[in-house]
Amino acid sequence: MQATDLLSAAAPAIQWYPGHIAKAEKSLAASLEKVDLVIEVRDARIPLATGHPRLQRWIRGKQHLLVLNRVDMISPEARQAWTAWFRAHDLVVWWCDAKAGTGVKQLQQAAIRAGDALNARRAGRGMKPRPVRALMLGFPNVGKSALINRLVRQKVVQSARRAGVTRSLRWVRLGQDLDLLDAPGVLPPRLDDQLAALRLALCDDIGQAAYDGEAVALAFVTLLAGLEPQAAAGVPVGLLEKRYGVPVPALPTATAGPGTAPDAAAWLAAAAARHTSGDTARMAQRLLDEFRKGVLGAIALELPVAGTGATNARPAVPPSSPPLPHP
Ligand SMILES: Nc1nc2c(ncn2[C@@H]2O[C@H](COP(=O)(O)OP(=O)(O)OP(=O)(O)O)[C@@H](O)[C@H]2O)c(=O)[nH]1
Ligand SMILES: [Mg+2]
Repeated sequence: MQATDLLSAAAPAIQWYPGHIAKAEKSLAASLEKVDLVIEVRDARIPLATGHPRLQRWIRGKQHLLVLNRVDMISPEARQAWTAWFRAHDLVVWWCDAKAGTGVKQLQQAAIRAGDALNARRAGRGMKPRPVRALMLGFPNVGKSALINRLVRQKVVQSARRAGVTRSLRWVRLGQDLDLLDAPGVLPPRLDDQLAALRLALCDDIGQAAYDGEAVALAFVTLLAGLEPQAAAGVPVGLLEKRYGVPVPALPTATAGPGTAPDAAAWLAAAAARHTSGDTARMAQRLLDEFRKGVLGAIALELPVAGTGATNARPAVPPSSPPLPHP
């Protein structure tokens, strides 16, 4: 059974467009006029859900580099599957782990190459060379600021484990060649796909005030069951039982239809009885925290499905990036 089938009835209601995001998007328009290059940052666990529907409009006429950050949080198989999928959509992907610094050097070189191309054009028009101006663009909490800190090798901008940390624009110079603009995360004003909204909530890209943590945790239990048969997702059989000592019961088949669906509510109640004195809200929070911290292992919440998701994948202009960096 697909995760989407399991979730169709279980998706919690998620409202996610706080005022500061609307403000961020307004100032983004002005910033875009000042930059040559857009470094788009997505979360490797959810590369499609963190693709913004307005991206093509924003990068029109600019160079574009696509970063899949948090590569340490997915399996090598998931990484390979996504590399092939993006390549099939004519996109080069820059894999990074902004926490450990993996892939950051290659990203810097790619940005500098983009600047070289810009300055060659400027020289042709008799203009002096200048550093390439790059905007870090992406959903909240994907690691834009962490990437900037890694690129400049010091903590110049604030970066923390929640959505909405960066509230204002901030230019950071990297050597002679690169000016980086850190920006607040942006979210689409509406998102009709509730499964994508759930994935964003799970990865903490949406402020916690926007949803009911318990409902999201229940949907997560169901989502894990849907991912378990797909080896690349990195969900070992019996993951929740191994971690919390409570097996996930199945719903009676009559209500579940074909395949077995987990009884997420029964599991949460049993896990809460064991770990949080019966407090299901606290148990839900613990489950979400542990997933977000990577305690449950490297789990890819999205895997590519042939012929899907192209809208969010493809930029308006062909990428000018060099060949793929290898792990
Ligand atoms: N494991 C892991 N953690 C990361 C990675 N990149 C960033 N983080 C962590 O994720 C959290 C969020 O990072 P930020 O850099 O604040 O994210 P942001 O995109 O700037 O978020 P906003 O400013 O809210 O839009 C921080 O705690 C980082 O340490 C990564 O590649 N791997
Ligand atoms: Mg930030």
